[in-house]
Amino acid sequence: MTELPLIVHKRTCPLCEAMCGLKVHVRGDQVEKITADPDDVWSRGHICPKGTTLGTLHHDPDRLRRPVVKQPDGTFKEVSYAEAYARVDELLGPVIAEHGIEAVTAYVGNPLAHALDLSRYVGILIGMSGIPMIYSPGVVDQWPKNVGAHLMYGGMWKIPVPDLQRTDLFVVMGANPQASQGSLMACPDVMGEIGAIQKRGGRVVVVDPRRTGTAAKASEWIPIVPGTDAAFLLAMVQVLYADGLVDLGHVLGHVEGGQDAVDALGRLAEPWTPERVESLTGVPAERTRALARELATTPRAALYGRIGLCNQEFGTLASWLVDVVNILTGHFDVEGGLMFPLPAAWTVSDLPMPDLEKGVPNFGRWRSRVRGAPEVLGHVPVSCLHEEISTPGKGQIKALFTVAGNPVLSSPEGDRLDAALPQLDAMISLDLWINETTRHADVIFPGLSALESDHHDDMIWMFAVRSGAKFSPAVFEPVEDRPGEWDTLIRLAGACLGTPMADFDVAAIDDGFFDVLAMAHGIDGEAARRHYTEGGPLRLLDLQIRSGPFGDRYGENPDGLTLAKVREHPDGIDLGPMVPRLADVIDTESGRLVLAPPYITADLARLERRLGRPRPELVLVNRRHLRSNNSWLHNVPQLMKGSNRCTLLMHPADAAERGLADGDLVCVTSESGAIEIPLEIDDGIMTGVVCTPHGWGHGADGARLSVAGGAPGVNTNAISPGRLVDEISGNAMVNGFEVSVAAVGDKFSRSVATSG
Ligand SMILES: Nc1nc2c(c(=O)[nH]1)N[C@H]1C(S)=C(S)[C@@H](COP(=O)(O)OP(=O)(O)OC[C@H]3O[C@@H](n4cnc5c(=O)[nH]c(N)nc54)[C@H](O)[C@@H]3O)O[C@H]1N2
Ligand SMILES: Nc1nc2c(c(=O)[nH]1)N[C@H]1C(S)=C(S)[C@@H](COP(=O)(O)OP(=O)(O)OC[C@H]3O[C@@H](n4cnc5c(=O)[nH]c(N)nc54)[C@H](O)[C@@H]3O)O[C@H]1N2
Ligand code: SF4
Ligand SMILES: [Mo]
Repeated sequence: MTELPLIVHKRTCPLCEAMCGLKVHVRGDQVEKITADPDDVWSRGHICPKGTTLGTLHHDPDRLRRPVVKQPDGTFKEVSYAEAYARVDELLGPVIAEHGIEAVTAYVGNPLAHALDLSRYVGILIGMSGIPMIYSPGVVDQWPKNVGAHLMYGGMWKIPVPDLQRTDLFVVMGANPQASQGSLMACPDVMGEIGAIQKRGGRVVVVDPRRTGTAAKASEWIPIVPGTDAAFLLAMVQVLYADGLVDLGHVLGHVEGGQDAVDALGRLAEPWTPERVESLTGVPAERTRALARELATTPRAALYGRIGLCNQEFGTLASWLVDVVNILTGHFDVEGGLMFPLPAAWTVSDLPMPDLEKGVPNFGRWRSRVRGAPEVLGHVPVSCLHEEISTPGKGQIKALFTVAGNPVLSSPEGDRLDAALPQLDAMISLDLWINETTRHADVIFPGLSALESDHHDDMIWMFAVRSGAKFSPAVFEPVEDRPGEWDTLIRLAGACLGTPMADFDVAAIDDGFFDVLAMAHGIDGEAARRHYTEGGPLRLLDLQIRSGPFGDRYGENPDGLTLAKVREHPDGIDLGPMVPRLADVIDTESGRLVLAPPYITADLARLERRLGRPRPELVLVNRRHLRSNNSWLHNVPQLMKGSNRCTLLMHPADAAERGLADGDLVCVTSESGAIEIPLEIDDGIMTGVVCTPHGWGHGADGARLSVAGGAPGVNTNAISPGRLVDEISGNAMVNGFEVSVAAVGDKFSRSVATSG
């Protein structure tokens, strides 16, 4: 018997924003190994341990390969697509007939941002189905940035990104690229770039309650009390004005209100001296002052804030102030500062929201039924979902779609959601695994594995430090000719409109969607469609590229890009670094940058009140690890090697005070619950702060994650209080809430000790 030939496929890793080029070594239908692609023009040989496991994910026996339907005994049975469609019709029809479409909602999760089909087509489910609102982890993530971008620049996804490759001072707040590999900052080999800054004589400063892997590699670590970044940043702004260091450069000409608006901001910041906030933030006043001066006087500098600045009590203020400091110091829309990326393929997610007026902070257009939480950019806190399911009354949620999500582990009060999901009349999920959430579904449609899918990132290029394009064709044909997830999303929209899933005219809807998107980019859709023999995501991608900034515009610009041209370059096409383009980006009502949106500055009163509040003895923050990806890579044996990562980090002084030792099982209690977790003593965390990772808490009955179930960890979101949000964005405050920590069986062991 001759051995099958080894074929090496090039493809881009879809797991995170680093978009690494991979070489997938395949023999027959088996992945032998995955290595870095040194020729990839973007990642140039960078890879992390997760990227090497796409083969394991593909071959995972637990992964769903056919739709499954829940049986009366609670088990799942594999069925044909036709049977699954019929079951959805059977479940959904009565819900909508009896309670209306208001009783239906969807939760759309993180991989959406990374998958070719989902990122481009979820809009059809959301937009066409008539579902009044959806839930997403966006509000446990970047909503404060969306609010700021919407109000300042006129679009919720107009998020400026640090020009990491050309900066000489990089100040990182509330981000740990060593683990995350960059977020809302897509950059190849982000730690390599951070090292390069220092090699060229620059500095990297990390402001974080924890000495993270990034802080360990940085020039300096500035510990800060969780949730106080807004005060720290405001003090920097105060210094900039007081020291005459404000210089916006060319940006001044774009600011609504011009110099008057700049002066007004100075007056707002005036009371916030570094001395005034020192005891709140824990950052010595001299250090704050010096950093402000360093930022102002370094020609190429960028201040970057990420999830630690969003998932906290003053998320919007802190995120806004990051942009403000960059703007005031002339590090905005210039090389080496914060800049607006220019994707070769515009993103589908950036369609204007139909009912959101430009420039007007018209949030709170409606409120959630149970808690009365105000809507912000169409979202309410995701922790509302459980009570909307479990609280009877008109408008109660009776049917739920989940698309690529695991809210039982990822949402605050996820344990309550876990308890609420069985009360639904219908739950339909799109996922590749039966996880802690989808185990409650009636029907699960399996997505294709990453290696069975074509790939070109959509949203991620919107945050990329360089323009570029990379297309990867699928490595394997899906078994049994399964449809892509875009097809299922469209059919589900049909089911909501009362058409049986099997009968819905997917092609017609796809054509219509294409035409709408084409029109939004100045292309005649009907004419453009004549270029194609079939529809679907690749036709859309071609449209995105051809009508994008580098595109051929269907012949108008013959040397321009098309998907076909991109495909000729399996190592990708590099289209250069970011360029100043503020004038093109700003899309506010006045056409100008709104430096200090009143909706945001009004929240300073709340920050003022925080000044007078004593610091709790102990607060909790979260962390990520390079070998996890939110909740869903814990079924990969290679990534689970080594010691238990689901631990509570605590400073030795705090542990000593509580009589706790490394490895003790401790009970962490918050206002919303308690978890038991092993203690890991770590002098790299501030005193008064403890730290857990999220995405753990596997081993639930009925889930099919055999490896994850063997080392389940605990769900930190069982103690994240749903009530606590950044009030003006509704974003969860999973960082910086008060907890207490005690040994498990504490009373028992002490009483033994004292009686002895
Ligand atoms: N306490 C705390 N909670 C947090 C965070 C935190 O820092 N602290 N972080 C938050 C953040 S930033 C995020 S983004 C969320 C993530 O929250 P979620 O998106 O709810 O959770 P994930 O763990 O990313 O789950 C993704 C699911 O998608 C599935 N999946 C993967 N690829 C595909 C695909 O191609 N198609 C389909 N259909 N499914 C797919 C996986 O199997 C997995 O079940 O968690 C949030 N929760
Ligand atoms: N390996 C891996 N990569 C990932 C993910 C993953 O789960 N694993 N998730 C992906 C997703 S969905 C996202 S959104 C990104 C997130 O990417 P990052 O934003 O880089 O997220 P983290 O690594 O969680 O880093 C957040 C940091 O904020 C700090 N922090 C907490 N509270 C505060 C505070 O109040 N102030 C300050 N200054 N700092 C604070 C924490 O200590 C932590 O070091 O990562 C993505 N990449
Ligand atoms: S850093 Fe790792 S997970 Fe992220 S794209 Fe690269 S290989 Fe994939
Ligand atoms: Mo995220």
